[in-house]
Amino acid sequence: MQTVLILNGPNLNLLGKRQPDIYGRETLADVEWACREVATEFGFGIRLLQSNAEHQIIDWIHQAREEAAGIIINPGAYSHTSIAILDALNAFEGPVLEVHISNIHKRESFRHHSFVSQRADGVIAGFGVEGYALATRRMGSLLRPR
Ligand code: CA2
Repeated sequence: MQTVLILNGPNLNLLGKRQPDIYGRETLADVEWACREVATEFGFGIRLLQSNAEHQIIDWIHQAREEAAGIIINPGAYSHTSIAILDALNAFEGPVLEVHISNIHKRESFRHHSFVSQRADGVIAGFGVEGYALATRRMGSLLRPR
């Protein structure tokens, strides 16, 4: 069975526990549940991971080259700073979808640019945590075009 990695960057471990006005009340465990349901419909598996460390996210992307059919990534604040994560994603051959819970374009100007978007095959922003399940659905279409 194909696996899709759902990678989450810094501070997203706090999801559902702080700033519910911006990020909502659902946790990463809720996100994992919702994405797994969609992935099962399409016949693939998911692995959801979170790290506050840039090098860890890069290492997971490298591993994905051998182990994953696609990557869904919310790089958190590294979206706006990390050429290293962009470089790692550029070495991955499968589809890459970028998710932002908040609408980064409606927020501070330093959030408007994402290095990762240069590699992403699609970007979802401002759909709340539902964006992850939507991205998982899209990943299903990309991996198994009808
Ligand atoms: O909207 C998004 O998903 C972001 O990637 C979230 C990042 C932010 O730096 C990006 O600009 C946009 C921040 C993640 C912080 O997550 C928290 C969740 C709950 C409570 C506190 C932080």
